[in-house]
Amino acid sequence: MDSVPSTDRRGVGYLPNAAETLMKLVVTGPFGVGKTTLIRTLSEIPTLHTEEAMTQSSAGLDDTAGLPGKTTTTVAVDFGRLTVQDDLVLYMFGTPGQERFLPLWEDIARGALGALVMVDTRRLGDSFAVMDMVEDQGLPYAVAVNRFPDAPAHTDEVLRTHLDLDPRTPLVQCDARERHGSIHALIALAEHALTCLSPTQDPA
Ligand SMILES: Nc1nc2c(ncn2[C@@H]2O[C@H](COP(=O)(O)OP(=O)(O)O)[C@@H](O)[C@H]2O)c(=O)[nH]1
Ligand SMILES: [Mg+2]
Repeated sequence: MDSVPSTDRRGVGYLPNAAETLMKLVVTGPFGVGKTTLIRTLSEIPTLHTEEAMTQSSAGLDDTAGLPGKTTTTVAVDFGRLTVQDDLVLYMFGTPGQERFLPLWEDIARGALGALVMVDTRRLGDSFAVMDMVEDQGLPYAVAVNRFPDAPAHTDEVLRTHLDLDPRTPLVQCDARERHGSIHALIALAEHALTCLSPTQDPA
């Protein structure tokens, strides 16, 4: 097959101009926090998911207390894409938050510029291990608090204290099913990751 891109009658290539910045970002967090939902909400392409039905073998490992509708779990990866401007394309990789998937997590996170750590205020402690994994990778991160209706509402200040966040780490409260807040969270991460790339900045 001819490898030269085809052109129309005016000689203009069909391929779009190369995007100037492509960013790989990881969306992570504990089981059931809304990673798959957020990527589905934001992606402009049909998302790729590798959800699997939970089986008896994950009983006792994946805590479904308070998540009665939860019958699937991410065992590999979610993938989606969001073009923010003509020249900034964000690739979102959802990763399993369960610690037993750490080797897979590291493979997926390789080459990522930042991580969005999703948090559920009903189980704040579940996010600590994930934040440790992200920090161990040296990845800049932002925190997205996914608001569930029956979850306690806290001010940003209280959440920052509970999560022991660096003042530079962005914190955004959102509903993963809604576009506006979810975009806000991802862009806060992208901006933070780009700032951390600047040679004068220490990663937060
Ligand atoms: N009420 C509410 N439900 C949500 C929200 N985000 C996700 N869910 C639901 O919570 C469950 C877990 O979400 P999912 O995206 O599969 O979590 P994941 O394991 O982190 O990928 C699903 O049944 C979602 O429909 C949210 O912001 N509000
Ligand atoms: Mg999932």
